[in-house]
Amino acid sequence: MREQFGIIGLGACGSNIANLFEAKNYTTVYVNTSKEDLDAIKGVHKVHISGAEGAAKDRKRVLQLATETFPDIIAKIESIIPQKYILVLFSSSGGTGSGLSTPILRYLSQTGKVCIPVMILPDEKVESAKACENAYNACAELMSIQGLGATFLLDNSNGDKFAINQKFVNDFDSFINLKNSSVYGNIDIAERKQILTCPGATVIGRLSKSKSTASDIMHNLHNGIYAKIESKIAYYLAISTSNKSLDISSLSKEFVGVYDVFSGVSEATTIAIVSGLQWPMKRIEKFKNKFEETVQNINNTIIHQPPTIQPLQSLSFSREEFKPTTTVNPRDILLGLLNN
Ligand SMILES: Nc1nc2c(ncn2[C@@H]2O[C@H](COP(=O)(O)OP(=O)(O)OP(=O)(O)O)[C@@H](O)[C@H]2O)c(=O)[nH]1
Ligand SMILES: [Mg+2]
Repeated sequence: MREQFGIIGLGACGSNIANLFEAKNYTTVYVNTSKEDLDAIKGVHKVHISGAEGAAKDRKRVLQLATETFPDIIAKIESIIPQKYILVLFSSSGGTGSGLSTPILRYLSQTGKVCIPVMILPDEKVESAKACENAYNACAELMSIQGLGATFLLDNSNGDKFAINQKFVNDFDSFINLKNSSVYGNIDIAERKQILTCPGATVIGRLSKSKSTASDIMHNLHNGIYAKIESKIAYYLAISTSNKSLDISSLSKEFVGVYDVFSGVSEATTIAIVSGLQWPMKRIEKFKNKFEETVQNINNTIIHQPPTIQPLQSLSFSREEFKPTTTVNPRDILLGLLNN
């Protein structure tokens, strides 16, 4: 099934993770403002935003840099990635990936692609106020995009960032390439696609055969590489397990509003996935708090005039009906964001 998924890595972080997918033979494209970062990646398809030397964590600057060439960037991406299912990988807290993610996701979703955003959240305890401001704004924009598929929020506060990259790629790859042709039941390709088409936050857990009780699985889902699950509301639950005696209904009762449950029997490991989860708003608010505390400190302590910093807007999330269309102008999307 891997040939049905295309990979777009935006900025340094997105490209690092995308490169792990390319190593597993996924069709992959890297987009960056920084030529040095692109040169550091051993990948086949690279798109440099012409004239740019990086974006220095400035989300707006990346839109300005790409204003003229955005239709060409889109055309290049479309020529490399014909797939309907597209993972878009980026860090929320830098400039390039964070800034470019919104117009690219908007454009691709509007043209009927199933975009699966994989956004990396910063550890606010060690990252700057600027990084947190970017992360908050990237979350706000992501939540406003209609027609997105399942969203993976990888949280760098959960450990080593390169270990997080590798675990995500291994777990996602194992899920979409599940080998589960068992007479006891399977999660087929259509079901896997359905789960990944559901908007909202999504988490994957993977466990060994000896650790696959219901409580092991719940513990794994709650303590993985993702932003912590904050609400029990979920839409789909899928479990492919090597533990034939597992009571799936007891797991589904751990969530509220589960619309459908898919289960299958696998050989070696257990894979559980929950999609359609609520956004982790408490986690996202932490970025706003760090930003506002720092701005207050700046205002209280600095005697020269600091640059004007805009306050952050409050977030809201709605699930409106979404209908893709084929007549979308990429430049209009980018200019709409710039003039906002
Ligand atoms: N998980 C993970 N996080 C990363 C990785 N590389 C960078 N980060 C995090 O991503 C953030 C920085 O984002 P980058 O991707 O470097 O930024 P960029 O998109 O290239 O944007 P600019 O360099 O500002 O133009 C920081 O919070 C880093 O800790 C990575 O490979 N994995
Ligand atoms: Mg960079």
